[in-house]
Amino acid sequence: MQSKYPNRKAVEKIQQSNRILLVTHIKPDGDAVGSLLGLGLALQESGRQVQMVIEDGIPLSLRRLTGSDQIRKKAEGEFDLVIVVDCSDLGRVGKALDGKPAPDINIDHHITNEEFAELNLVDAHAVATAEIIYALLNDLELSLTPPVAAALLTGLITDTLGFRTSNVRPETFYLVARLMETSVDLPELYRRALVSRSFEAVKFWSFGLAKLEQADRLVWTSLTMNDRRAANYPGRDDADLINVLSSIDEMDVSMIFVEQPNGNIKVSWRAQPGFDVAVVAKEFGGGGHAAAAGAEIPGAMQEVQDKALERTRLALTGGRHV
Ligand SMILES: [Mn+2]
Repeated sequence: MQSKYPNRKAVEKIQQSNRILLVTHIKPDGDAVGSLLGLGLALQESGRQVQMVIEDGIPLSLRRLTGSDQIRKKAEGEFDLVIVVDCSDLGRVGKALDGKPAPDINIDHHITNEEFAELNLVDAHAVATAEIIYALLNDLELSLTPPVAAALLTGLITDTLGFRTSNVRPETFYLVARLMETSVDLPELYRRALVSRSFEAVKFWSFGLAKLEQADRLVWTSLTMNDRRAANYPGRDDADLINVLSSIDEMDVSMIFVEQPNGNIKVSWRAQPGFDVAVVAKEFGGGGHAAAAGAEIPGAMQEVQDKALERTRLALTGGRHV
């Protein structure tokens, strides 16, 4: 597969470097970790010293990927090349680059990427950063080992929600086929990235599902600190319950309200195609994409629910385009 990215300069830079620092964003997802590991392991194979850093460390669900035990929370030592993957802006890396040189290369697929590095390999048409990494590895003529392929495939599966997003193209499947040829276990990677959950997570869902409400093609529920304690769920998130809500047929927009340890309420929106919930999230100081957005709003649960529901309903009745 020929690369369509302007990688020549990046290839030269990487070939001239020996001590390479790779970082990705806080609260890392499968594409962040998969891109970091795919590039990192391939560069190590080529004999280079590579340090991989994520300020938050690596989520439990991704710890079975080869190389994940090498990921550190802080960079140590000197580097002659700094590469940032899957970050739209430098704020997303947290403190991972504190005291380190400015990034040389920025590899990302977010349309909002701020092109903060000397060299920016940004392609908003790529379904995942892992897709751009694959093309770069090709240009570097690095071999595609099974651990590298497993990491990149995890990135593709995660960011396409299992090849169900509207940006999936025939090329996506050529790429998947190429990665599968290294004999990686696609069903197992898929299960780990998207299907498998802890008992505590599903127990946590049960509290939210018991409070489920709907009105005017809007579906919502809430999760409190009490619910979290009762379920013994360790995270501060909604354990992906929003994805269950957004699978409900009779809805255009789904929302979930999650009480945070600091007393704020984290609100997540999901919308069917044709609606833009980022606009509503922005009004509350948040942001995101048309189909998925979020905001953290100070205030009591009922008060925040009333405000956000009212605003979302208003936007919904204002026409198909919120
Ligand atoms: Mn991504």
